[in-house]
Amino acid sequence: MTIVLKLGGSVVTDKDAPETVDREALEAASRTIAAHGDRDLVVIHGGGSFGHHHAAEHGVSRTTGTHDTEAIRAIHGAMGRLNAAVVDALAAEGVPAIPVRPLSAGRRSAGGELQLPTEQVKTLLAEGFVPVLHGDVIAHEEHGATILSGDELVCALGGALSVDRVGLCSAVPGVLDGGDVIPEIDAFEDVAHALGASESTDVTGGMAGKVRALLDLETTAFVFDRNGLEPFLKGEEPGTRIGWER
Ligand code: IP8
Repeated sequence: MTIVLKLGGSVVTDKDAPETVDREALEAASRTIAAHGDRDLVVIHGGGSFGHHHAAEHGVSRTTGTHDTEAIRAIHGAMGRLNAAVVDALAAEGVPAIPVRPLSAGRRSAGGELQLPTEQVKTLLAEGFVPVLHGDVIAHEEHGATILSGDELVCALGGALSVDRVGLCSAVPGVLDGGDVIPEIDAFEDVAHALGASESTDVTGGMAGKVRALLDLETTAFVFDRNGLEPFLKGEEPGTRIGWER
């Protein structure tokens, strides 16, 4: 069984303090992953107070690029520091974590389409490692470099690998309708009223875009908070299940 797990930036960092790892939360997540890491696992983490802080400072987004090398190095450097913290925390619990950095591998076409080689991830998995990727800056044809979000990586890897389950561990306990977790979503139309922004085509622009992108994956996805991590890794169905019941 192959699992893609995204640890949202709000799960592993203190989002309000620049470049601050939430050690307690990261160590707890690492222990949980180590205890249930008996399957092929790819970990992806978001930017939290590392990437987003620098991206905002330099005015770089998914669509607004930069040719400023200092900006690119600042964002990529910060994500490298967070990636090292995540890899180290996993390694400390005995997880065979290996960093995989998207800036060195992928690109966007002028139209914004992500092209990401995945053979190295497949080989790392086959050799028993746990690849750990992260949101990053990425070369963008005609735009310099733009932000690549962890959610885009989830969708790219979920589509390219034979993935059985995708998990998004974030600050919210699932996809919410008012204050209530929606247990399952099989079609966007069923939940459009709750998500708003139903015309959104931005795969990382809030929950509506996230749900649309996850529905397009031929894999069952779950959205849950840190309490859902252990149940998810045990094969249970925490939070919201999106699409593809096998
Ligand atoms: O937190 C963004 O990744 P996300 C990564 O998954 C950067 O949206 C560099 C801001």
